[in-house]
Amino acid sequence: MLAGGVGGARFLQGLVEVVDPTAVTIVGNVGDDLEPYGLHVSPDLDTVLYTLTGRIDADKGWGVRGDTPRALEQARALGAEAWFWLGDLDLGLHLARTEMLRSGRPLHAVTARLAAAMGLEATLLPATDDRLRTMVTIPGGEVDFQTYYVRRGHADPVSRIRFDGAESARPAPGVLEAIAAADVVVIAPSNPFISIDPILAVPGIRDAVAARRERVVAVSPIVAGRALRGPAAGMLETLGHETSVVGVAELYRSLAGTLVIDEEDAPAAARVERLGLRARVAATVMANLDASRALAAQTLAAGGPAP
Ligand code: FO1
Repeated sequence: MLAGGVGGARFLQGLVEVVDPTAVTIVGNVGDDLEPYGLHVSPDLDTVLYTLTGRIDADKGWGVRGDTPRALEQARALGAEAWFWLGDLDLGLHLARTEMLRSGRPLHAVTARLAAAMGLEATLLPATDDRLRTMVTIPGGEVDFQTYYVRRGHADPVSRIRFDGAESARPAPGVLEAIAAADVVVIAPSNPFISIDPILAVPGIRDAVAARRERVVAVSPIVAGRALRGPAAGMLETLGHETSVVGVAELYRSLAGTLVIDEEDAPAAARVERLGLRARVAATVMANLDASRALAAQTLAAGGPAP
């Protein structure tokens, strides 16, 4: 499964209940990564880790449930800007990750160690060990992803998205192999531009997914023209696409044989199919675990014989 943060993690919660979690490999986005205070934070990997190991703050969708901001408040009191919210327990993870990275281990090995220590049963791989950063052009110029997303509240119209470092990035060990060997490749209901594209931008990954097109199922993050979370709908519009499941189908038509669309979008199924994808209608809004489980089961069924 190619996954960004919150939408991907919610889907995965259901997926690991309908298949053996040890059979699941997650290729995670690292374009959102940042280094506040010199610490390496990987928000999307962490959202998956926290969600699948039962630690997530379900209200926010990210961070650790019950976490406290004492370190951050102290930093603010001492004059730090501290606009990126980091709880005390979350900081502990970033300290551990940063120390391991500084000792020379690559990100995939560090992620595997953290995942094992936290009890993750699935395999979580960063798309790349190399530095890749999502850069966003808004009125006034280009900013790094978290400045756009968190600091400025993803309120600016986006005219361009670029993945700094992508050209020379290599897929992390295991990524291409997992895609090639998968029974089904799922593209999560994550934002296509800022969660999935930075994964596909790593040379080799897009081709590996396209080579499995018949077994690739994308789940639309757009329902009735709206994103359930975040700026996907606005980005479809400002980047020149139709703000609908048809716009999503256009983005994924060379990669995915099937697009799962919401019941509300059933009338658009014929237009999706005219683009050369099979449209499968399901309840895609994951309001609870039952809904995530049902969506995961239907998505897998759409991608091939039941595992
Ligand atoms: N999202 C916010 O809206 N504000 C924050 O201050 C914030 C801090 C944060 C810290 C750790 C982490 O793992 C995630 C965090 N997120 C925060 C979420 C994150 O920035 C975004 O949801 C993703 O990067 C988009 O996929």
